Amino acid sequence: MKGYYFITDSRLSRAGNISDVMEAAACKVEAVQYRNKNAETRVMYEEALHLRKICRDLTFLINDRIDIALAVGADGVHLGQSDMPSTTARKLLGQEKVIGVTVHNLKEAVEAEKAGADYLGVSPIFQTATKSDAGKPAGIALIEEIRRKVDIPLIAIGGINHSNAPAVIRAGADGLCAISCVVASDDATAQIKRFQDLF
Ligand code: 3NM
Repeated sequence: MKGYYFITDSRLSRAGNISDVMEAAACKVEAVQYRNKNAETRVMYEEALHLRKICRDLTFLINDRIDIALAVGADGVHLGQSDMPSTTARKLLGQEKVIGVTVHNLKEAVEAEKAGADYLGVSPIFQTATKSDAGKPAGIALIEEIRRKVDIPLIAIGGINHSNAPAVIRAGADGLCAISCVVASDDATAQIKRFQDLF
């Protein structure tokens, strides 16, 4: 996994999830993660099914919900530290599916790799208003520290913008996600392409 990684956020989006994901797919982003912490299961299922069709040629992941991932034939899931343990998710999803795990420190990173994660979300790197419980920013030093001990791809997230993204990549991130900077802009495609040009 390498490059710009897209995550939906319908609350921040100017154009809506469907339009955002169509633009992200046209940019051939590395992955699209459908993240929706508030919707009812039926709404999530239907939206995920629609997004899966838009993302037929790229890695399509579901945040947290293994049931939705299985139901819509997603390529995998992204799990936080308080979601289903990744070892259990692996049993439910099988060896072929992608499992990403959010980590906030070196210990969580080493454990997640050992437990069979395919990539790590390293977070939050900078201050972000997008996730209210994101916690204290770790800074790029956390990417460097994890990079020295972990071999699987690292996707940096949290407060990333066009000014700080180059430093994130220099610190050893294989990819990055910037949500507000992309979905709250009036030209998501242009924002995505600027990030992609850094790789
Ligand atoms: N997860 P923005 S921070 C979805 O720390 C998410 O785990 C985070 O949004 C974590 O690019 C975050 O707008 C939001 O700062 C990142």
